[in-house]
Amino acid sequence: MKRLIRKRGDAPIELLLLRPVHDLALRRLERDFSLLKAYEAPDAAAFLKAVAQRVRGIAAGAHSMIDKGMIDQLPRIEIIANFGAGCDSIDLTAARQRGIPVTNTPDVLTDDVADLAIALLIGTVRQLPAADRYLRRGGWARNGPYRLTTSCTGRTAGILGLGRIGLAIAARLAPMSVAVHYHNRRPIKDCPFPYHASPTALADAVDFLIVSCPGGAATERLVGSDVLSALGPDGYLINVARGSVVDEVALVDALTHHRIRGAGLDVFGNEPDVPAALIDRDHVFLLPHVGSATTQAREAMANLMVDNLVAHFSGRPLLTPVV
Ligand code: 8YV
Repeated sequence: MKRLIRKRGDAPIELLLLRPVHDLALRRLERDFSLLKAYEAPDAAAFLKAVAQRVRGIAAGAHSMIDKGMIDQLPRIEIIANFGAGCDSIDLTAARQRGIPVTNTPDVLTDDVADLAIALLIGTVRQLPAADRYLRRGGWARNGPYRLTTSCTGRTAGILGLGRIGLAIAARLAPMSVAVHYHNRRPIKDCPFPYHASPTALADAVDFLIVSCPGGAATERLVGSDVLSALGPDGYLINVARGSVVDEVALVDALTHHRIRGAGLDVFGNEPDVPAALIDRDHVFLLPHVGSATTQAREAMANLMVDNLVAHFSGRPLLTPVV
């Protein structure tokens, strides 16, 4: 059944789509809105100019770049609904200045991203991808057992960004007997984990540094050569947040010169490009940004993004506003 938000006779509410969205989101959006698909236009900039006066909202596909220039170009825009928890590709200051709410999709992906962080941690420390390659390439049959690695149990992890995802990672580390420390901009009241006032101090105190903070200007290259040196030659870096938080040049240098032992990365500075120097290292576990890539999380994210748009245009409170 057609279920339009507008009243009979009103013009349809037009939403801009800069990139393709999840199928479920598309089906639901098509039911309630009229969609302006910039990604189907041969010249996206010209398309945007042509429809600018009509756009009432944006349904942002993954990592759609929405900067001040774009927001300024859309005089009637009322809401930006992001597909994802991280909103680092959206200029939140520009949106706030115009009074345009931005929504995201937190919580529904937390468990899957936290699971992935643990998988990356164990996989990196125990060198599982390299051991798998060793078997497939005939190394086991030819040369005998794979080399010994190190235990995770009994060691200490530092969580850089103890938010929803950081806390879910901490909860998974407890039964592994991995102690948790953390750094946030400010200590969390009544938090049971030891706080460190800087990323360097955190890295110095732990064996594993797990990055789960938001991306964006405030955290850009927070993990640089000082932090990596503090992590030390037996330390491991795990990143499930944003590639921008880690200085990749410094990371490659630290790995090359054995200033840290290994790294497990789900995110990169310039996705989908991955620095060639990270490929084919036994101590590095690389994944193609799959933290939330489960059917369940992505469907829930799609629904939440659309629910926020529907709530806004029905005059109901937003479910998950960011600004
Ligand atoms: C992406 C993410 O949204 O939520 C985030 O911040 O990084 C992911 O869940 C995902 O890559 C969408 O494709």
